[in-house]
Parts: sequence; C-alpha cells; structure tokens
Amino acid sequence: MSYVKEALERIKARNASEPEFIQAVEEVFKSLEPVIEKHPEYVKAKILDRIAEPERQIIFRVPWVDDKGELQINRGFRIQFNGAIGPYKGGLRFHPSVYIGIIKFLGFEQIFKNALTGLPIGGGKGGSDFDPKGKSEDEIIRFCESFMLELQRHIGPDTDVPAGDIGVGAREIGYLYGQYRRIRGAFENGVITGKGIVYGGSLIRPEATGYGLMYFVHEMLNYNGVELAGKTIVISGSGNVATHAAEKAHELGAKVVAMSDSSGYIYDANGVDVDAVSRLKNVERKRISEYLKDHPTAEFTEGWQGIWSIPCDVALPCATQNDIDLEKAKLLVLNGVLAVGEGANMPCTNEAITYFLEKGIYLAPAKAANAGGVATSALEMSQNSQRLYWSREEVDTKLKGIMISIHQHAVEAAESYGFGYNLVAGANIAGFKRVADAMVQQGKY
Ligand code: NDP
Ligand code: 2IT
Repeated sequence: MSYVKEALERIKARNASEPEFIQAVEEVFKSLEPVIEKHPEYVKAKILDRIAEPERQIIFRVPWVDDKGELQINRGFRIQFNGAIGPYKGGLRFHPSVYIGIIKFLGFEQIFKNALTGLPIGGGKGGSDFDPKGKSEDEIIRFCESFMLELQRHIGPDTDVPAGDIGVGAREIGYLYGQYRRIRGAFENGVITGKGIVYGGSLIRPEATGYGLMYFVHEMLNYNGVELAGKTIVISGSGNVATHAAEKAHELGAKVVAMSDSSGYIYDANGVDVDAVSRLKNVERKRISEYLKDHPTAEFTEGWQGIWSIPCDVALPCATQNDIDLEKAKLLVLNGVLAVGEGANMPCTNEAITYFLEKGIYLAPAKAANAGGVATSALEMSQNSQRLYWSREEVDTKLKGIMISIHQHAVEAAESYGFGYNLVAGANIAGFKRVADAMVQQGKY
C-alpha cells in the first residue's frame, strides 16, 4: 500500500467520529500520490501523519447569563492546527452545529488555504456551539465576553489571530476585541482581524472573501476563454460571503438570479437586488422571505436545498459545508452549468467534486477561491504592525493580485504533477508543498 493510503487509514481510524474532518483529509490526500512519489523526504518525515494531527486543541466552557437571568453553558473551541509558516490564523464560527469535527475540518482546510495566499500565516480555527439567532444585543455581548475571557490566554498578535466565520461578523469581532483589550490592558489590535475601520480594521476586509471569489472565478473563466459578463449566477447563502460575491458579480456584468438562507431561497428573474438582501440579512437580521415585500415579482421557496434546481451558468455555494451533493451536482450539470466557485468551505461533497471534474466543469476549489478573506486579514495584520492604514484601492489591488497569483500557482502545480487543468489538485498540491517543506526544514515536530 502507498504511504498516502496507509496514512489515510490511520487518520480515519483515529478520527472515526469526525466525518467532516475525514472528508477534508481525503479530498486533500487524493491529490498527493504523485507528490509523495517524487519526494521521499516527505515519507521519511511522516509528513501526512503529522499534518493531519493538530499541534494543539483547546476546548473550554463558556458560561453566560441570558436576559431571563438563567445561566447558559456553551462549549468553546480553538484549534491551533499548523504553525510552520506563520502564527495560527483562521476564523471563529458560532453555530449550533459546531463540534470538534467541524472545527478540525475547517482548521485543516485553513492550513493549505493560508499557504496558498503566499503570506506568513499558519492554520487555525475556532468557534462555539452558541446560536446567535434570536439573541438580544446584550446576550451577544455577554457571550462574547465570556468566550474571550478564556480564549485570550491562548491567542496574541504573534501566536494566534482569530477572525469571523459563520455567525461572527464585525459586531462580534468588536465585542471580542473590546474584552481582549480590557483584560490585557494594551492596544494589541493585531490579535484579531475583521475589526471596525475606526479601531484598526482594514478597508475591503468585509468585502474580501466575496470579491476575491469573483476575481478568482473571473480569472478561471478568462484563462479558458470564457466571458463572465452576461452569465446567470445562483448563489446559496446571504451572509458576508454571498452578498459581497453577488455585489461584485453584478459589477462584472453577470446576473445573480437566486440567493438563500437556511429557511429557503428567493428567485428574482430581474436580477437580485443585493443591497436589499444585505440590509435584510446582515443589518435587520430577518428571514430572506421578507425580500418579497419590496420585490413582489420575486418568488420564495421554502427549504434551502432546492436552490440548485434553478438553471444557471455559474453556481456559487456560499453558505455552508456539503451543500452540493452528487444528486445536486447532476442536476446542475443537466441544466447546463459551466462553472462552480466554492465560496463556502467544503460546500461540495467529494462525490460532487469528482463528478464536476469528470464532466469538464470549471471548478474553483474553496481553499483557493475563498482565500481572499484570510489574505486580506493578513493585510490587516500588516497594517496593524506598521500602525498605518492603506487605501481602499491599495488593498483591493493587492487582493486582486493575490487571487490571480493563487490561480497561477494552482495551474502550475497541477500541470507539473500530471493533473492537467485541475484547480482542485493544483490548490491542494501548491498549498501542501509550502507547508510540508517548512515542516521538513524545521525538524521533526
Ligand atoms: P454568515 O454567517 O455571514 O452567513 C451564512 C449564510 O449561510 C447565512 O445566509 C445562513 O443562513 C446560510 N446558511 C444556510 N444554511 C446554513 C447552515 N446549515 N449552516 C450555516 N449557515 C447556513 O457566514 P459567512 O458568509 O461568513 O460564511 C459563509 C461560508 O463562507 C462558510 O462556509 C464560511 O466558512 C465560509 N468563509 C467565510 C469567510 C469570511 O471571511 N467570512 C472566508 C472564507 C470562507 P441563516 O441566516 O438562515 O443562518
Ligand atoms: O474560512 C476562512 O478563511 C475565514 N473564515 C476567514 C479567516 C480569517 O482569518 O480571516
């Protein structure tokens, strides 16, 4: 048996109760056979066994008092997965589905994504099973303060730098940083990214994941001689990533006809009014069905899973993991989809990915296509270290350059290991090699 297969068997046996983590590992390892064959030093260093075992996992109690005066207990997580190329870096997810397997899959993906940006950031992830939905502002503050009271002892601008993810946006980052600053008694704002502009956030960071996704998809299509302008797009989700991807898609001349939240999806043949969705979901915190109040010709369908039955040229899953399975992938292909851009982390199952690749669909894999968010977080860290602010244009130009260079590196890595134009394999290989080389050069840890 090859070293890749042997290591995978060991990792599966050790993490049997974490299916999402195993899925993420299998997806990466699938691309690595020819790399391991060419690099015996990786086998000698047991690099696959090491890379799939987090350097450190922290699980903690988060007690907080709700508005009725009742004590609530949530579970907090931070996984410092790999620090070989920089301080641990990755978001915090607050969602009731969070458990160790979700944080591990996200942290594992983050290692390679961060390496692909070319910036000095290691892989980490954290979060809680806390559900922000329906909570009052005071409850959110009390939860964030309690969460940070414990987390603060494990993070710092040069050790581990969190940011947002599902359920954690600028509001939560503000409360988390406020508590960190109060405990430390110092203005170390490089400790967290996605901050408000007035206290050290970077311009373009809120938009970066969605914009970066569109820069990547545009580059992928352009490289293959296909125009993005004029294409019909379906986007799942209506949070940070989805709304900024939709905004940039319209700017680039494409038409977004459908978006969703966890309750259902809207279809608007005139093109979705992105400002309206963004206000509804991210400011008023309402359900997406309310879109119909001001857009009476649009349609709402209950249930978020049906969105992929809408015919489109480009599908952008920007909500959560395992959104597109084999069945939905078949439906999309049947309806003529040309390209899929993964804005969320692991939104396609491994069977769906294989199917899209077999059918010649251009597939922009998450760890490359959504890397613009964390890349701009690293740019925020640079500005904080310099105690300077860069202009909107400067950050946006850097972001665009990073997305184009990730595409180029993925193309080259895939070609040099015999995969042809396969960005899934290319992103896995390019990200993996940077981290593996750093690990080998640093000894046996
Ligand atoms: P948000 O919390 O802003 O938005 C999440 C969106 O997905 C909401 O519209 C939510 O609906 C919807 N959703 C539908 N089903 C689910 C489900 N089962 N679980 C959770 N959400 C669901 O998150 P982001 O936009 O920040 O993140 C979206 C995806 O992008 C995630 O996979 C995240 O890991 C990834 N990502 C985020 C980055 C960032 O910078 N924020 C960077 C790179 C990747 P509802 O409102 O009904 O809950
Ligand atoms: O999945 C991701 O890359 C993020 N949630 C962003 C992480 C970050 O540190 O900006």
